[in-house]
Amino acid sequence: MTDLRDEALAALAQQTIELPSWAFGNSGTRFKVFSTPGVPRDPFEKVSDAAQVHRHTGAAPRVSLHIPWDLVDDYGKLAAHAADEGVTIGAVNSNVFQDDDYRLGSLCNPDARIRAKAVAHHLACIDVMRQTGSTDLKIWLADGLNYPGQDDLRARQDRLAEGLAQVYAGLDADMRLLLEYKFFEPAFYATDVPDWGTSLLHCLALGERASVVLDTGHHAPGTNIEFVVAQLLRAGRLGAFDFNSRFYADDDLIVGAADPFQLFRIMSEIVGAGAHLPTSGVNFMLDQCHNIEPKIPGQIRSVMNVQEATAKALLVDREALAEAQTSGDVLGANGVLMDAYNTDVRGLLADLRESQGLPRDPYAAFAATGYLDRIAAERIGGAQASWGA
Ligand code: LRH
Ligand code: MN
Ligand code: MN
Repeated sequence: MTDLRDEALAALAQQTIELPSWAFGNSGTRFKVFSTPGVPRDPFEKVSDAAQVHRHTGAAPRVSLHIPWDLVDDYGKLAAHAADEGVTIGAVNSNVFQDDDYRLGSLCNPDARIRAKAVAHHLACIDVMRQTGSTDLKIWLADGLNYPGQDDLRARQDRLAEGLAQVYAGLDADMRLLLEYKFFEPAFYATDVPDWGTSLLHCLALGERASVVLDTGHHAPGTNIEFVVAQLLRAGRLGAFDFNSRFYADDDLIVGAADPFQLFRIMSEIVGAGAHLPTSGVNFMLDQCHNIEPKIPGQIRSVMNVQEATAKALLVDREALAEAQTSGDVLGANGVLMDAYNTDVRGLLADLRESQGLPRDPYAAFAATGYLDRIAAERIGGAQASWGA
């Protein structure tokens, strides 16, 4: 056990989780966006808030951008601001779903002019990557159909392949293309990238620097997500996670809130394949919106939840597990997993943080700083950060 504990501590010390800039702005549902005092007024303030999460957890050193939600005049200045705050810019997310031109889709649109516009937007995102030092271009397309017969399913896949190839050709040698899938919404009948298989087929056709993004909220209820993880890892094409929780649809709630056991099972697959190590190429990102809860504490809680699931996965006695599996000991094997899952790892993580000069309880430590009161007093007139900025 001591060996496992030490190994777990060493691995946890290296783990990083990327934060989405949009988690710090106001967000909501189509029914209501509640505003929060002190919400960031621009991308610079979003980065500053994200840096608070890193300052208290030591595990969140990157911030993803979403373009054009995070539009600024000078991206070099934004990257320099991030550096001053002790973080870096992570993935750049394209956004080809909020312009009237994209009513019938972006890269899959039947109109060649609109497809070209969508490609040009991605090339502009690549330019933002150059200016910020980002190496991951993350693509999620809202493309799809509401009615059978609305457009030709196969032709749309051909257009998609062509558009993605143009975007891929625009990447620098050190950049990756990450393609996210989602089974429905906003399209209700057919989505053009609905599942991991479709995303993987396009990535394989594009080349080695194209990988799949698995957003935990983008599956039909009951989907065995850890199986998808295992399969993508086998293919060497799990590029990133968008972590969040769902009860019903794409809820974007705090990761580990709805189903901590599922998060553990996912992380157990990751650890079993050694993919938790920074060299694995898997970018562990959050994709969440905090509609009614405070945003910075919501992100701190999320980071801690991922750390707890990872710690439990690292405590799985892999030797005992393999032995039980090969000897056909069904309940023994299950028991090994459950032992790890049922371990309280909060003390272990607190010890780790203390050894790194961090607060044992990042959530309480942040609350004690008074930062939220300060920004509420200083920032008047916040910007809405997502879904219609
Ligand atoms: C789509 C999605 C995708 C977007 C984000 C804001 O549902 O998961 O990752 O970029 O939400
Ligand atoms: Mn996502
Ligand atoms: Mn989503």
